[in-house]
Formats: sequence, C-alpha cells, structure tokens
Amino acid sequence: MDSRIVVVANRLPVRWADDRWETSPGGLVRALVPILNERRGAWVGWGGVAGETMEPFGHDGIDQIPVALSEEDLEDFYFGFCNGTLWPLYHDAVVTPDFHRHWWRAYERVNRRYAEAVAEVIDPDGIAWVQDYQLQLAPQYIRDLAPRTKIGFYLHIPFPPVELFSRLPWRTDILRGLASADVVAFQTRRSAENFIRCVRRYLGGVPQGQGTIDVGGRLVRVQRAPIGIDVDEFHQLAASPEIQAKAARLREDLGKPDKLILGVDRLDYTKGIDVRLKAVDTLLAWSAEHADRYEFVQVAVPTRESVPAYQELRERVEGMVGRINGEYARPGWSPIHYLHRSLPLEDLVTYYVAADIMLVTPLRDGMNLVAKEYVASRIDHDGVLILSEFAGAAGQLHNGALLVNPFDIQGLADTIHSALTMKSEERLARMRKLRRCVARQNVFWW
Ligand code: ADQ
Repeated sequence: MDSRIVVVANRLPVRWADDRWETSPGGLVRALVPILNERRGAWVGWGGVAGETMEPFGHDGIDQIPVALSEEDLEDFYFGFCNGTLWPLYHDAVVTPDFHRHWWRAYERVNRRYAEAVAEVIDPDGIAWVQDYQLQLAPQYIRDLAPRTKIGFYLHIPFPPVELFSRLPWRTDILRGLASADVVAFQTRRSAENFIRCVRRYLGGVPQGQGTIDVGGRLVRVQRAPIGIDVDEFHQLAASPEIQAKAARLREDLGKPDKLILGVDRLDYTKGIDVRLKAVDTLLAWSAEHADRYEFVQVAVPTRESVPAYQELRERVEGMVGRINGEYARPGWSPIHYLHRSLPLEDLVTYYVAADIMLVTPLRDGMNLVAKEYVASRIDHDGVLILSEFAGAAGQLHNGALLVNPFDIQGLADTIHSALTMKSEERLARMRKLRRCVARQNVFWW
C-alpha cells in the first residue's frame, strides 16, 4: 500500500453502526482526517470486536488497517497492563497499580502486532505517528521492521515523575520503546521533563539542549504539545437556536435553579468525581436553608466497567449521590441530578450552555478536553470554570479559570462559593481570556 503517513492508535477512527462504518466523534479524528486524506494515509488500530479478524478497508479516504485482538489480549493487554498497570501508575498511583508478568507479555505481543501491521503498509520513507500509552513499545518494533521510517509518539496522559515510574519492573523496556521514536511529545512541560529525567537515569541519555536528548548516539526530540479541540464545532452547536432552546428547557426541567453547576467525565477514579461530591456536600451543610437555589448535575460516562477499581468507584459515587440527595431533598427538588450514560454531542453542548459553573477537578489528568469544550460552548462569554491544578489544561487556562487543589475539599467548597457569588464583570473578563486561549491553541494548531 506504501502509505506516506500512518497513524497508529489503540482503536480505528471508525465504529460499526448497525450496518455500516461511521467516523468516531472527537477532535483528534477530525484533525487528522484531512492530513491523512491529503497524503494517502492509513490508520492502524483495533476494529472494536474481540476475536474478529478483518481485512483492510477504505473509509473517509483513509486506508483502515484493523489489528485483531482476542478475548485474552483484551483481558491481559487492554484491561490488564494498559488500564490496571499503566493508567493508575501514570496518574500518580491514585489507585494502586497491579504488576503481572502475563499482562506485560501480552503488552509486548500486542505492541508487536501493531508494529507489524504498520510495517506492511508504510512507504519505506514514510511517517508513523503512534498514539498513547497502549503503544509505547511500538516505536521500537516499527524501527526494527522498517528502519527508515520517521516515527513520532504522542502521549495523551501524564508521564509520571521518575520516583513513580521506577516502580515499573519493565521501566527500561518502556523507555527504550519510546526513545526509538524521532519525536516524543507530551501534553505538558512537566511530563516532558519527567521523561527526560527517566531517560537520563535508565538509558544514560545525554541532553543536547533545545529539547533533544542523545540516546546511544541517536538524537530524540522531546516536545510539549498540548492538545486542543475543534472550537468551531462547539461554537456552531452552541449558537444553534435548537440548542439554546433546549438549554433553557433543561433549566426549567431542573426547577429553574439560580445557579446550575456541572460535572462531565468518564466515570474514572482520576477525575475526582467523589471529591466534587464531598465539596458539594460541605457547601450544602453550610447553607442548607437556601440550598434549593442551586442544582449540581453530574454526567458520568460508563467506562472500563470490567476493571474492579471502576466498579468500586461507581458504587462509591452512586452511594454518595443517594446519601446527599436523601439528606437534603425537598418535594420537587433534590440537590444532585446524576446521569450514568454517554450523551450525543448535541446534548453535551446543551449542558455546557445551560451551566453557570463547570467543575473539572481531576486528581491528575493529561489535559482534560471537557474544560476546553465548556469554554468553547460559552458563546455568551459568561460562566465560571473551576479547574484542578493537576489537569494539564491548567498550564494553559490558569489566567481565566479558578484553580483548585482537589485534595483540599474545604478549599474546593470555598471556591465553588466564590464562583456562585462572582460578579458578572469578573466572570466575563475571565471567560474572555479563556476563550482566546482555547480558540488560539485549537486542535489544528496542535
Ligand atoms: P479522557 O480521559 O477520556 O482523555 P477528556 O480529555 O476529558 O478525558 O475527554 C473526554 C471526552 O469524552 C470529551 O471529549 C468529552 O466531550 C467526552 N465525554 C465526556 N462525557 C461524555 C458523555 N456523558 N457523553 C459523551 N461524551 C462525553 C484522554 C486523557 C485526557 C486528554 C485526552 C485527549 O485522559 O487528559 O485530554 O485523552 O488527549
């Protein structure tokens, strides 16, 4: 096939909808499709059904190259090593990572399979762009099989500090995998620095200045490249009369609260949903007599439901919602409106448009696109973003957002109170700064 540029990601950018393939939603896919179209591109990724082997096919003008994953691969590679070891380890070990040799072997095996699929379709001088923590060994395997390939790697989640990374029994293998790329890029400067420190310690890398490091005679460029969103898409949806009307109706259906406070996340223990609920609980205890002027909406998307830590989180979060609602509800009003489901983009934007305050309180997050999507949807330039200092987005949005430490529940409750009582001039001034930043550093800029 001789593709000049090949994106390699855990999943293909398409999904099977009843009787045909459709493009998956999301800014990343939308940003890459035109680039791949222009340059005869291919995308290597899993097709989404375990145990199914599929032939390559074309969609959106891109060659889709499916990689097969068996049930066992999915168990040991995806739920095991990716989401039971790497995900918690790279997010400050907020949940204890599990280390198992058979998970690691599955990680090696599956990474090799992706690399083989790349080597089969790529032009000898082509570019392979490898995405995220599921594929950190792929750069090395691609280099072995197709030595002239130019390889870029992008990590969407944080790269941990050396003290945490050292726990990984296969730390040197992972670093060798990553350092086989020509360019390794991260969401934040902190992640890039952590990576450089690890490469110095475990691979004897020698920094050469200007973001390059010499690893055994090869120069690797290490870069910060914070991901952005397709701002116009959110702008257009938010400006549509249907969504404006739906947002107004939503507020009415929720009992016309003075202030609507919103959280939107995958139901993941890194996102600090429980922290947020505790802060809301504190706030309610402070002001029980006029609490019914506020409404807190939490939209939680089901995710990785077969991993025990996620099942425990769901139980904990839903237990808290029940307890808080049980304590404070009055006829016709309960403080927390909780949805456990994925929403179409139009509905998501409806919530963004309706919300006065957006709570984004991860304990650690690579970037956090929800924060940027909220800002892009605020075409009235109003609304307050409360943002964890441990989200990558804080590096860009610190001027307009109210930054919080999610480990300080009392502090978070205070900040929500400040947002509830903030004067309109300050809200508008902050939102203007946020919107400028999100519009400038959008996904195409990235
Ligand atoms: P995620 O951890 O998935 O991404 P995030 O950046 O917040 O986190 O993206 C979530 C996406 O899911 C958003 O685009 C949002 O619109 C969507 N979403 C959330 N709730 C939804 C719902 N109820 N229904 C439908 N869609 C919903 C990883 C890293 C992040 C990094 C991104 C991109 O963990 O730190 O920002 O990759 O690099």
